[in-house]
Amino acid sequence: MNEKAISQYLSFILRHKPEEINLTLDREGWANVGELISKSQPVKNVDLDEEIIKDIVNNSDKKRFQISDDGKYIRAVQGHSTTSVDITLNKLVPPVSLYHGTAQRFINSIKEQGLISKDRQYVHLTENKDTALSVGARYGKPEILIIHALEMHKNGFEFFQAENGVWLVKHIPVKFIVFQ
Ligand code: HQG
Repeated sequence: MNEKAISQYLSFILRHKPEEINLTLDREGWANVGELISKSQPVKNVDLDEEIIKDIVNNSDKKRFQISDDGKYIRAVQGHSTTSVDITLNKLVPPVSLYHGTAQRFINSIKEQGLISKDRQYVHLTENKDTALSVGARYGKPEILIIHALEMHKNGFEFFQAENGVWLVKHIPVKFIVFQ
């Protein structure tokens, strides 16, 4: 398994399905590294060791994962769907605009419902147009939506920022979205 595949495996376990390997995450999303290693081989045939995990955490382009100061725990910093996790996030005033990358085939539905979080806990937003483009391209022909974030905030919507800079919000009504 190469590092990309292991990174995807870690995202799956730490964001979505820890129960697949009988792993428990605490409310802040932390898993014990030793337990993650020992439980991955028998169930998923994934050979992990502390060094591979540290390499992946350090090399992750989006800084998806975090290791605790004592080195004993690991977590994904955003992207969760599992309801067992409820990370304490920084509530912040957002910039005037943020971007959301999506696929063209979702646009009609977004025009009706606004942006919803679907399986994840939050709608994910970025300050970086290129990131939005590559996020959208995962699902088809990419479209970048501009979000009037500060105006939303002034209207009472809460914005959070994950450790890796990704912005998170529960729902985005259509009137705050610019379709290009
Ligand atoms: C779309 C990646 C129809 C939404 C990224 C998206 C991110 C709607 C898809 C993180 C809709 C959900 C999250 C509506 C939203 N009707 N479609 N009303 N509202 N959608 O994967 O934001 O590389 O759950 O536009 O960088 O694509 O994995 O969310 O296309 O930070 O670390 O429904 O995942 O990070 O897809 O991606 P996702 P996302 P990683």
